[in-house]
Amino acid sequence: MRIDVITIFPEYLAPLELSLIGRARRDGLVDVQVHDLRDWTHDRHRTVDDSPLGGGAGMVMKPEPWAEAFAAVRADGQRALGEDVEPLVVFPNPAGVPFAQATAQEWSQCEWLVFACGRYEGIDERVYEHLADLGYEIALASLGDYVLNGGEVAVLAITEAVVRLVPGVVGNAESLLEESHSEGMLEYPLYTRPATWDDPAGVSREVPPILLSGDHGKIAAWRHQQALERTRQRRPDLLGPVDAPGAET
Ligand code: JEE
Repeated sequence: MRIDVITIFPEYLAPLELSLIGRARRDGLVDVQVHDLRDWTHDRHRTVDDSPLGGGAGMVMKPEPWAEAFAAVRADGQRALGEDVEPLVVFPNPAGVPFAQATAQEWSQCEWLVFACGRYEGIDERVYEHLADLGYEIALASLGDYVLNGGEVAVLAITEAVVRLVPGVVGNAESLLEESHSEGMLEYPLYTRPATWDDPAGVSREVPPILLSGDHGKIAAWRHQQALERTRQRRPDLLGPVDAPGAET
């Protein structure tokens, strides 16, 4: 898989060199290329923003550097992947479609993703129109219903969620299988040694004895019940609609 990121803060993407993604890159499973949008400006100040036409607070990203950036990144990617390969272009956007595990599954099958990180109040609308006219596949994705200062944090999160699903990246295939089985529910509580832990406040804390019983059937049933209970408490939305009071069927 190839991933290009276009941003005015390339250093913000430094964590993509670490841990799981860093190793996947060194193993040749993903090729990540981070680009500075200002490389496609032509004025002394490397300007990427201007005030909003029609008025309003803040600044808007100018279209010209974006159009040049996409053309250059597309040409570079096609040299590496083949002239017939086209990217999915992802714009993190507070008004985008909520990114979810299903999105990560889908995008993990893509040969090529290009992330375009906006800043300020966002990007001139004509950039999206232009890319659509050129036949690019475009997605606007939101990380959630809160306001970030730009797309970079979303790209870190989305890239981590996507790349760990690329075959060979998460070493423990068992983990991914377990994930696909527990889908739609929160995880059961986890414990490790020591089985009795005297916490710093002097309280002796035991691991639930069933986990030491060796009865794998009972352990699985207990974990399922625990997962169900905490899902009911914390994320009832995952369990589907509840009966309306007094509803008759
Ligand atoms: C991309 C610029 C900053 C701040 C106006 C009006 C928006 C843009 N889950 C997510 N939250 N935020 C982002 C995100 C934020 C971005 C950019 C992604 C580019 N910004 C920005 C404020 C506003 N506000 C009222 O509604 C909220 C616009 C994001 C993702 N992915």
